[in-house]
Amino acid sequence: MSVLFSVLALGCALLVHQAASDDKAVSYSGYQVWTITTRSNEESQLVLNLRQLYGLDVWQWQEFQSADAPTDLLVPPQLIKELKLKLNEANISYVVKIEDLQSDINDENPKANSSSFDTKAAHKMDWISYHRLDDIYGYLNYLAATYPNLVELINIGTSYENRSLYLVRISNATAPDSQPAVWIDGGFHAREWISPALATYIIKQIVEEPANAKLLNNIDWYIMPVANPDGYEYSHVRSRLWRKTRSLTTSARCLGVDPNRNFDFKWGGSGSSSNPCSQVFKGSKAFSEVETLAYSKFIISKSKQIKLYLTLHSYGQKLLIPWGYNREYPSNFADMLALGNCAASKFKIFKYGVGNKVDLLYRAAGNSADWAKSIGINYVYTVELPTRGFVVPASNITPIVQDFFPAIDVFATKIATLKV
Ligand code: 0X9
Ligand code: ZN
Repeated sequence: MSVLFSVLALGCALLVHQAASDDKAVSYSGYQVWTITTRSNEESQLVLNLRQLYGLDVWQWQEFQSADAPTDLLVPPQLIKELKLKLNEANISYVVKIEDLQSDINDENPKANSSSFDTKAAHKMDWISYHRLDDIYGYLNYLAATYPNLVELINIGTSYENRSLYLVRISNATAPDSQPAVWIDGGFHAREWISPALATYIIKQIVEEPANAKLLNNIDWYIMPVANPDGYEYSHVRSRLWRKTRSLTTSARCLGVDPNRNFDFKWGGSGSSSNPCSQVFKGSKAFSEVETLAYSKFIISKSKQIKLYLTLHSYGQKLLIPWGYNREYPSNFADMLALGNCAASKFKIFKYGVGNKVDLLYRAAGNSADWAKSIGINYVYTVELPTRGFVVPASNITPIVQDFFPAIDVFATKIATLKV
C-alpha cells in the first residue's frame, strides 16, 4: 500500500521523453514497446501509477474496459530493468511488442523514393510509402489543376510555423453549398502517419477512379489530409513519435499542444492535462492553436452542410462514437452506432470495434469529434486505424486503406439522402 501512495503522491511529474537537439533526429535505439495485460483493477491501478511515476508514454490503453484490457507502453532503455522488476514483483505479465523501436523506424519507409524516381511525374504521391507534406500538398495541387471542375484547393490559414493549412473540396454540384457534405481529416496527431495516407487515398479514389463516380451524387467532400502540418513534418525530420503541434508553451523545454484536447467543448476536462510536457496538454485556452482555430472556423462555416464527420487516427482498430469527455451518449447514439456498424461490416481484413469512445477507450475532453457533435453534425466518428503501433512498415498502407474504403460508400449512401 505505501508504495502505491508514494507513487500517487508523485503524480504526473517527470516525462522521460527525449528532446531533439536542433539538427539531429531523436534516436529510439533500445526503446521497447511492451504490452501489459492486467487481471484485476488493482493491477490496472498499479500500471497507471507506474506510468505516472516514470512519465511513460502510453501508446494505447483503456480506462473502463474489463481489467484484462492490454496497455501498450513505450519503455526507454534506462527503465527496462527497473520496470521489469516492478512488474515481476507485482506478478503482472507483459510481452515485448517491439524489441527495438529504432530498427522499426529504420525499416518503416522505403529508402528515398526508390518507388518513383520519375522526375517528370506530375506528382510524387503513392500509397506504398509515407510522404512528406510537400508531396501531399503537391498531389492536392495537381488534382485541383487537373480536375478544375471537380476539385478545389482551399487554404484555411497558416500553421504556427507558417505552413499552409490546405484541404480539398470535391464536388460536381453547380450551385455552391447546396448538397449535404462529408468532412474527413487526417494528421491531427503527427506520428499517426497512416491517417494522412488514408485521407489522400480516399481523395484519389473519389477523384481519379471512374468506378467511384457515384460517390459524387448529391455529396460535397471536404478532406484535409494533414490537420497538424508542423507536427507532421517534425515527426518526419526530428522526432518520429511527435504527437502535438509545435507552438511555444510556458515551459521552455516542452513545446506543443495536443490538438485533440484543444477544442472548445468541455475543454480542460478529464483526460487532458494542463502540463505543457504532457502528451495530452490542452493548451492555454480552447483553440489556443492556430491550426485548431482555423479548422473550427472552416467547419462552422459549413456546419449546415456537413452531415458526417470522420477524423482519422491510429491506432486501435476502432470506430469511436461521442461523447468522449465523459461516459455519456448523444441523443442519436443508436443511429450513429447502427451506421457505424454497417460501415464496419464492410471491413474484410480488419475487424473494428464500434462503440462509445469512453466505453472503448478513455476520456478525452476537448477532442475534436465531441466539438463537431456539439455544433450539430449528425454523424460523428473518430477512426482508430488498424496498425500495431505508430511505426509500421509502409507495406501496411495498401491493405489498410483498401480494406477501409468500402466503408466510405456506406457513409456516402446514407449522407446523400439527408437534406441540407
Ligand atoms: O487520445 C486521442 O486523442 C485519440 N487516440 S490517439 O491514440 N489517436 O491519440 C482518441 C480520441 C478519442 N476520443 C476519446 N477517447 N474520447
Ligand atoms: Zn490520434
